[in-house]
Amino acid sequence: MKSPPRLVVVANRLPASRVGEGAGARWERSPGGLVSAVAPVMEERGGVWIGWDGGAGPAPRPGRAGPIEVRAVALSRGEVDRYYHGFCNTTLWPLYHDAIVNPEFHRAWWDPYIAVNQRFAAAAARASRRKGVIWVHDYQLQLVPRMIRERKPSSRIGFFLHIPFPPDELFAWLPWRSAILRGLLGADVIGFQTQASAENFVRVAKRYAGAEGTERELTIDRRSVRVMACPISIPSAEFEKIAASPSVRRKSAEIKQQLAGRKLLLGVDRLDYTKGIPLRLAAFHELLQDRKLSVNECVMVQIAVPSRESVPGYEETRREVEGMVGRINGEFSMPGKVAVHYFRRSLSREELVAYYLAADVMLVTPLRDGMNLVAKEYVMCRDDGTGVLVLSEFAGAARELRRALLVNPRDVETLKKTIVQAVRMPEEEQRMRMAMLRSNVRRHDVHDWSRGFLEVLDE
Ligand code: ADQ
Repeated sequence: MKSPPRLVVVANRLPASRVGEGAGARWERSPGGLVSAVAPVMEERGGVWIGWDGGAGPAPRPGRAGPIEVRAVALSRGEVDRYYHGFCNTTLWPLYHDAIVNPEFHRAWWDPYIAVNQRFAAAAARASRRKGVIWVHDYQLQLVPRMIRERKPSSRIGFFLHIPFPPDELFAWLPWRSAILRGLLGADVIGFQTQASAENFVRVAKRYAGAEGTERELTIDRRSVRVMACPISIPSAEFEKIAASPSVRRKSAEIKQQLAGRKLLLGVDRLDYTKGIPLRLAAFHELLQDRKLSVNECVMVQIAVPSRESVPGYEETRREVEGMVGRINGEFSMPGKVAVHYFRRSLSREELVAYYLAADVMLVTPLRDGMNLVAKEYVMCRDDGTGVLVLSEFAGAARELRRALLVNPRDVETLKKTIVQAVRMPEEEQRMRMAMLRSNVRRHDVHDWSRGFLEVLDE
């Protein structure tokens, strides 16, 4: 049997960072979901990863990070502002997340989006052989599939959207909606996190881009485009292994001890307005005020990774969260019993898992989320079968994790009741629910996700 062609991945960010200086400089693989998903495939068939290193100015030299050949795309300072902070994170990100904050539409951001997408497409076309397989990722690069097809018509091109695809009512706002759709429709296979996103896409592709066909297969320019829902997942076995390691167990026992044996309610998120951190804090605050919970019994830990701090809206979310933490602690903390611990930093995977192991209740309450990997990571780490996951209905993960306590995070009264239910849940019920949740995540891990997508693409 012929081995499949090497894979070219195109994603906004690279899977590695450049460390060291001069002749000693090399690429070091960064930890991250997408890299661990795709690395095994690249080990089998070889692969090139095209992405941006996060800086402005000339791109660092290409090189290798393990099995992956890394090729960086350069962005100028102006492009970082207009393409990345602007069009990607101030227009598309809020628009695709239910317009939680108002998306801004600036004509001056559109041309840089086209120019940067062209640069990624050119690099992908150069890296790919004839009849090569190219996998493009996410909302930053929606024009790339068509741009590659124009350069390399014989390629197999896949696209996966990590965030939700919005309904027609919101997508229609976008002045460049037809161009974006035609860009995406250059792919052979387009994958979404949920069936709902796939359906939203099909509807607008017919309405604004002249595509025809069914929910699973569209036709445009006499080509067919497969549309599918393929929910992303996590490297389950890796998380199980970290959770079982003695040093992580020790760290988790230490955390529990430092919290004076109180029940730990945990939040872990990028500091992003989509993640619903203020509503979660408001619910906890009111529960303390109503005396439904007390700091003798419970403590909340919110771990937030700094994110997109030069984009408007993020600074405001940060101030809001920090103000609320201050108010709750001012009102309720006691010596040795802080009500809310708040860490604004990134943790190592080991530290994060230690917190998952220590957490009696995991609060995942985004207002809208493509999938949410934190929910799946928590479940996979709970190898003793206890723990309760409170999960927003508006996370893609809610489609699979049906035995979590599902909640509408904007309904603060129900959110409060659900948190109390989670804190008081009998161990027997915790185990019954957790067993089902764990089997969901184990059955479909991130390797199944990437293999599944590429199988369809290779067909
Ligand atoms: P994100 O919005 O970044 O991803 P999520 O899926 O929750 O959201 O992934 C966050 C990742 O960062 C997790 O793997 C988590 O462990 C890690 N993380 C969070 N806080 C951390 C901290 N303080 N320190 C270290 N690590 C931390 C986008 C979409 C999601 C979709 C993913 C994957 O918005 O909906 O699930 O892509 O497709």
